[in-house]
Amino acid sequence: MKTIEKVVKDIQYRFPEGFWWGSSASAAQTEGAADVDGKGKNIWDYWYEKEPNRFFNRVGPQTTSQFYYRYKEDIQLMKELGHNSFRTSISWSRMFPSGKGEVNEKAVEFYNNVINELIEAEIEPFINLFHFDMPLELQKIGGWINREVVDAYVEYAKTCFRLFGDRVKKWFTHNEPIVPVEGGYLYDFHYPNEVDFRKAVQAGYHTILSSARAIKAYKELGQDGKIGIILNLTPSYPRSQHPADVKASKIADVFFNRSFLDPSVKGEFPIELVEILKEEGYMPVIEEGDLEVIKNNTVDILGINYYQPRRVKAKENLPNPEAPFMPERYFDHYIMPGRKMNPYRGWEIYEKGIYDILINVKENYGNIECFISENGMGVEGEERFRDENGMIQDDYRIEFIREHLKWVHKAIQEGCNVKGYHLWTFMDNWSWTNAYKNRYGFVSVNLDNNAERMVKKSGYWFKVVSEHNGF
Ligand code: BGP
Repeated sequence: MKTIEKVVKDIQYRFPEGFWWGSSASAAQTEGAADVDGKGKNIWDYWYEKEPNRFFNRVGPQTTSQFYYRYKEDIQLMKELGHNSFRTSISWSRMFPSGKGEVNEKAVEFYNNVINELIEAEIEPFINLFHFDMPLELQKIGGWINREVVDAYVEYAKTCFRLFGDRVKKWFTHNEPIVPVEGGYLYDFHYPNEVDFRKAVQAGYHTILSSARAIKAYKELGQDGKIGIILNLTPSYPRSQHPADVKASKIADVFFNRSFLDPSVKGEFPIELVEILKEEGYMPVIEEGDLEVIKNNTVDILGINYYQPRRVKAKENLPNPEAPFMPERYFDHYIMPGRKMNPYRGWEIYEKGIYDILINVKENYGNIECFISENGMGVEGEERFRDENGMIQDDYRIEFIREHLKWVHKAIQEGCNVKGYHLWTFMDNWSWTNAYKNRYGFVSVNLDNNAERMVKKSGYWFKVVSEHNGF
């Protein structure tokens, strides 16, 4: 294990004292026990029942990695791998089987156990409230389209703050809130698989409102931790400096990044977005007082998920006027010749993107406290990289992390307020419609029984990096 020895000897990239080293995960992707101890159905349980063929190898969310049963050993393993922090989510439909009403005591017991176990292991719990998993009963009344769901979400959030806020000091209202909007209402990769820009805008707007209202509730309860949001900030790069390409990239940025970033951090929507929505006739329904709530309840901390850049060019052709409205009416995606790819996931790898995001946050968003809340590399068929001792030799993942961390380090040197790095993810888990196609973890899971865990080479590498606070 040359890499590891080298890390110890000569540390070139030292991170600030107390840097958060860890990983991230979500409830629906790891807990399993989807219909155990009173958990209600969420949209994933339901969609899989209805259309199993939409999921890779027809594998659904019922069992996933069994964190529900194995959290103790998993947390021990996190400790062994040098984690000082770990982010996961609470399953809304486990806490409230029908989304609202009576809290499920079994769920409270489970999350108390997980939080206590993490703290016992000196791993700070970062807890997220919503990671793509709308309770089915609430989706039946329209999900994020319906304002009642915002009310139900705020009640759910308050319950979590009251029950767990004495020990959890980092809360996140949402993970990648634009993804359920894109998947559910534009591009057909989440339930309810609609293509309807008006609904997409309303769902997005209500999600932002729900976040601000949860932040308001958190403050009103007098809680003393930090509350933020986790956004997938995908930088938009123009094909060229031609004004038409630059304009296209700015519009893509407004739709996909600033739509959530601006209201979350600055408390206001980008004017450019409002103008387009007005012109195209897609303004959402906004009630009196909403904008005030959004204005006054911005985040304390920003989680940044980064996987890939978005490359954009001016439109080549006039759009079909009869096709459903899409943000792509304003730009085309650009495939840059010679780009570096992760062929399994089909995503470009562009390490400098992480630095560009951090500089943007520093320069245009008040250098708000932030951290890398997801970054990672999904690889198919990792079993072929097992050595004679059974360890997956994932040198490609080590390189991926190291190259991104170098840019994070540079950003820190230039004054960015970035406090940590969490890999997606701790152990191989179920990834929505991709199910178990691509593996992301520091730790592999035997998928025949979702049981035995085995640390990959990257897990041991990360342990050394974390222990030495650099590499
Ligand atoms: C992020 C999500 C995660 C995770 C990850 C990997 O967008 O927050 O839940 O799934 O992406 O992506 P995928 O599972 O699509 O390969």
